[in-house]
Amino acid sequence: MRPAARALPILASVALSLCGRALAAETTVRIGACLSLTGAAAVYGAQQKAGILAAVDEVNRSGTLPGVRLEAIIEDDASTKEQGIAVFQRLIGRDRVSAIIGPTLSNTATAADPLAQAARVPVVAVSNTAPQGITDIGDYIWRVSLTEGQVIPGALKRAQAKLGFRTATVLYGNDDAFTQAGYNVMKGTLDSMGVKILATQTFAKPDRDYNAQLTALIGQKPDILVVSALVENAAGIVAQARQLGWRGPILGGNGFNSSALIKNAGPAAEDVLVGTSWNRVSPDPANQAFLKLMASRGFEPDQFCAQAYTGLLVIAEAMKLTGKTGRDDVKAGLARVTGLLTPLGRFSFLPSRDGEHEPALQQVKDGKFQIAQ
Ligand code: 1QQ
Repeated sequence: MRPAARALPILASVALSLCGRALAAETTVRIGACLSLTGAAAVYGAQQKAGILAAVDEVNRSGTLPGVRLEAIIEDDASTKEQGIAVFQRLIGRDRVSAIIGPTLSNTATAADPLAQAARVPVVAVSNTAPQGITDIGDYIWRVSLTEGQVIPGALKRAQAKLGFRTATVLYGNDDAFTQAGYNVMKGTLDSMGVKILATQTFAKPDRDYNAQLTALIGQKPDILVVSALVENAAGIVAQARQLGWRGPILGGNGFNSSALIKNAGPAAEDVLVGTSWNRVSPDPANQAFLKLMASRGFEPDQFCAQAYTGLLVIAEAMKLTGKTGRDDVKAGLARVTGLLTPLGRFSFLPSRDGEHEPALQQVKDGKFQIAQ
């Protein structure tokens, strides 16, 4: 059946539920997810998969969509553009999904999202943070994840209020859409804050030895080291900076938002500052319920899990608002989502189809991410 033709039988099932739940016919509606389950971004993908599966179970259990059973079709993009394109083709053509969550990396999204736009399939990005080149692909592309442009300026300003730095050095990956975009935001923010950038160095995803770059940056004696990197590189950068004797502050972008940073860098990760779009200690009932749900599933969530969980909730809300589950119905519903209670806070879309909610600054303390005061 064409997804656009799958009408959500809300009225019918409301009537039927009066006669008893068992009578309500269930339609299975597929949501695709294109996640990095292997490759450079695999640690994020594992968190995202857990968040999506938990949210699907939650929506199905709670009866948010009467008469509908959601099914997640999760595929691995291997952290590459090529696999991302192949996964999108399968989800759009073979699986006839109503919407796609992902892909994990902005880098992959720049290549895969245009296929969904052309096929008129709504995409909800849950971890793309490059400010440009994602939602501006077209009107079927939406995003739950805050961009580096929405998180880094506040994080740097909060960190400066805490630490009072006046000079910085910057290290970034120059072969990835997100790490490059993050660098641009970091540079623009430091410039506008009047913080002098003493030196800048680059690396590429396959690199594992950053000693030459770090020696050059530390040699400048900056007040802070600012880094835009995916976590596979980030952990090594942090560990090697400490081995080289760097005792000063380190601030990272979205790539650092993973417990793999703490696991892989070990004690060297202590005190690292990270801008985040999920306040894990938020007492909001929606966040507390999410934490409880994930604990009951034996899973320790990070920001990527919370964002993916929210992405699925947002799609379910779009279906609820239109009472239908087809691709264009989801798109129309997304435009109407406003003030939705999620683990990320009250969630709404901006006119640009980017997300809007409160970001935070976190710091590694005692081997854990804590919200920096
Ligand atoms: C992006 C990101 C990555 C760090 C996380 C998946 O934010 O590629 O946009």
